[in-house]
Amino acid sequence: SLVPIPHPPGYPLVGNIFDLDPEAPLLALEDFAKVYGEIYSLTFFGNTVNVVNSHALALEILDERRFHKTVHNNALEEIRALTGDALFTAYHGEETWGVAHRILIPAFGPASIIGMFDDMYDILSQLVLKWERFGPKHPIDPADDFTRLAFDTIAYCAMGHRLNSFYTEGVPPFVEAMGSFLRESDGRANRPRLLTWLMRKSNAKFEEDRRMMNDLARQIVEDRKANPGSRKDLLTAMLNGHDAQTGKTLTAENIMQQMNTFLIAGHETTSGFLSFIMFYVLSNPEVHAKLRAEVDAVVGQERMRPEHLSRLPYMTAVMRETMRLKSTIPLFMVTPFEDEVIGGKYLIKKGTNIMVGVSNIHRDKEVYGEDAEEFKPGRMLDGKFEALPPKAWIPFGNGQRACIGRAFAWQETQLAVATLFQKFDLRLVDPDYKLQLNQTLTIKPKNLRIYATPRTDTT
Ligand code: MNH
Repeated sequence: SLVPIPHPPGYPLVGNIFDLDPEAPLLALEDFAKVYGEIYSLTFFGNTVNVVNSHALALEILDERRFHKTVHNNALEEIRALTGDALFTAYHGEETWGVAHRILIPAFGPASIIGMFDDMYDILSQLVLKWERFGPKHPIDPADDFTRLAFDTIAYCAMGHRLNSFYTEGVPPFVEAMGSFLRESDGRANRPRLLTWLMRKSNAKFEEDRRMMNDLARQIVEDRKANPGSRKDLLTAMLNGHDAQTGKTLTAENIMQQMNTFLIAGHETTSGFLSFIMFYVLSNPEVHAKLRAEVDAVVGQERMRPEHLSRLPYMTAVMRETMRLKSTIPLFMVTPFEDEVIGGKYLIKKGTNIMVGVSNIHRDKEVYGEDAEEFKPGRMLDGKFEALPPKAWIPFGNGQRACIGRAFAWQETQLAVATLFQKFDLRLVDPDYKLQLNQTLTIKPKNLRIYATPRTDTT
């Protein structure tokens, strides 16, 4: 027998819109989960979305025979104004998705990613140089420099383009445009079209941001066409690739949309991930000591090499545990093929969206125990990690629409974390710093500051 899905009381017409803190709506979603449990629904101007918070229900809604990713009626549909039918924002079943997916899978595969190792190190050494110059008294905003790192890394490794963000003051213009574009996309998804239509100033800014980002993507493609060179990267794969299944190639417009997708998806997430690792490690002295001991034993004074990557199991566990507690993409959307009943009692009508509440599912006590809220990398060591039930750790999404850049992000992060702990004494400026969040489509720590001093104990 069916039971109604709990619904926090909202206001007439606008529904629950005022319940969400515009700077960090995720926190309200987490608080609601504590009150309402495994599932609840929210309404924005008549548009209802169900939020799923338990592992048991996740097992059902992540079954690709019953549910699929949806772009309709959420921020992704607005982001299509920039990225169209490129991988991230393609509708379920859209033909171009399959063509691009098959062309790009090898270019994101393990061999290609290992091939990017030296290019990744090139960008990372710019960050190391910058921090070495700061000295011990300069408070560093890690989210800021990790944004430069991840942004320059994706542009250089995927497209051979040097953005040189470490050599410019302030936020790179693309990053600024992207931030306001993503925020407005989210805003548009949660308000009626008529209201958006009336907001002339923000619409002009939306267009300007879009133009700014497209200009960079266009410039990168034109540079490559003018100087093809011998690089074998993602851009080469897109310009020259044929899909064996359909014989199709990617259009010039689609390539620009994919590039904007990679520039956004490829750096927002990784920079937040690196920042959260800093926060968790520097707030946990025991973890910090263990991580540093492992890096010293395995890498020592050498320059990081690809062979080191698989020999840092504790660092890998730290990364997995950070992603469990703070997934930089804290939610994604699915919808049923047909009317569905989940948990044996909640009716999900065809056409309704379900928000996969990643951060709540990652803290399910049924899976992770009573200490689920605590940062304990030991539970994520090799062996234990593989023994987790399916769909209990889902920071990279689900099934065929899961993250295509996972190996890229993982290697970039391993390289950066190992090298930074190898080269620096790192500590929090404020030892009592409590985690605060900045949120666009992704989350990052807010007001986190650290000191980095070149190590003297190892030389
Ligand atoms: Mn990534 C999809 C998380 C790094 C490119 N990514 C997803 C999804 C999640 C995700 C979650 C699924 C979204 C959804 O279902 O709507 N991604 C991450 C995280 C990191 C990350 C947590 C880093 C940390 N992603 C990267 C990098 C790139 C990238 C780096 C590119 C170089 N991600 C993508 C693309 C997709 C995606 C492209 C869409 C895949 C598809 O639908 O075919």
